Amino acid sequence: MNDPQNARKPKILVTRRFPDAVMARAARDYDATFHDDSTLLSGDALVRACEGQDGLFFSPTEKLTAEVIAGLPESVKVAATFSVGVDHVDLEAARARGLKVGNTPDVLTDATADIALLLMLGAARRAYEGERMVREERWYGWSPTEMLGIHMSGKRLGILGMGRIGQAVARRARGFDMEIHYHNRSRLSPDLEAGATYHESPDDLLKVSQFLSINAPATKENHHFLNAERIALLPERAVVVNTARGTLVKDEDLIAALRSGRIAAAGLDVFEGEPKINPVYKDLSNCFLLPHMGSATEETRDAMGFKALDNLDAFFAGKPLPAEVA
Ligand code: 8YV
Repeated sequence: MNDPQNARKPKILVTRRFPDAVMARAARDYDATFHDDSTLLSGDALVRACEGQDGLFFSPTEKLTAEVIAGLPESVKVAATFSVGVDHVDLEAARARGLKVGNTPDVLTDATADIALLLMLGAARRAYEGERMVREERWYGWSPTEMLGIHMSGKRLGILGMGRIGQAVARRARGFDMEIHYHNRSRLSPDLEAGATYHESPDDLLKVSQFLSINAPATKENHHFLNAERIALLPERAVVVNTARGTLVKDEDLIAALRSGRIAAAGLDVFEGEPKINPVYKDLSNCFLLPHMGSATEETRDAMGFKALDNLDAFFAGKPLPAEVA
């Protein structure tokens, strides 16, 4: 930061233990209070912890609900989240209260798209079952018909939400010779579309999606988007992957379809109510499950932290946030 010497450094609350380089920069540039990472802050405790602060450096584990925002001390004028997703923030309440909110787009696009491909392969090629078979010494030798999975090449991949991450999934999937289809709130320009087929209605997208990748941000409108009726639109034995948010999937309905084989396999990195996921997923061998690690690379998590700090730096320098969502 360019604070003149001796100027008071802005006070910020840092709610989680972020990567070392990020913590070091926060400690260097701010009068930072580092919350002990062993407990999560929520509700009144979060509000109390903000007492005397000018800003907040937080993550999706801290929910900025309308009540929390209403309770924030006047002094807190900016909140920088360590995420691209902002479904943990009531943006309307933030705007009404004049709380600036920044997020971290772009820097996690590749890492998250990589995990979507890992989920597609893991689910379609039965990685979980194969891994277990080897480790549990149940692999009795090669067989021509054992562990047959679903081929990716030549299949139609439907991408729900063709933002930065959806487009990065498409780029990767083209390398697997998949045919790309998508639905997005608005159609992309031809150069961004790069030959992908646009479906104006999400239901039309589902009808062609032998593989479905969910990449749309969570909104009120798409809560439980993938329910029994929509699953019925998918081709038989489709593969579904989700790296966006668990709330887009109605777990009971997906589980029923995985049990019956209507859906061949699912790869899930995000879950409603995570980390307390619907326990039935753990009993299904046609699920490839990861613990919300889409952005979990060293480089990406550093870049996310720096981007969040860039948002705070800009605010305290009197400039617009580089990635402002409220
Ligand atoms: C984060 C994510 O790891 O940025 C997001 O929205 O979902 C993940 O990449 C997670 O939100 C924790 O910060």
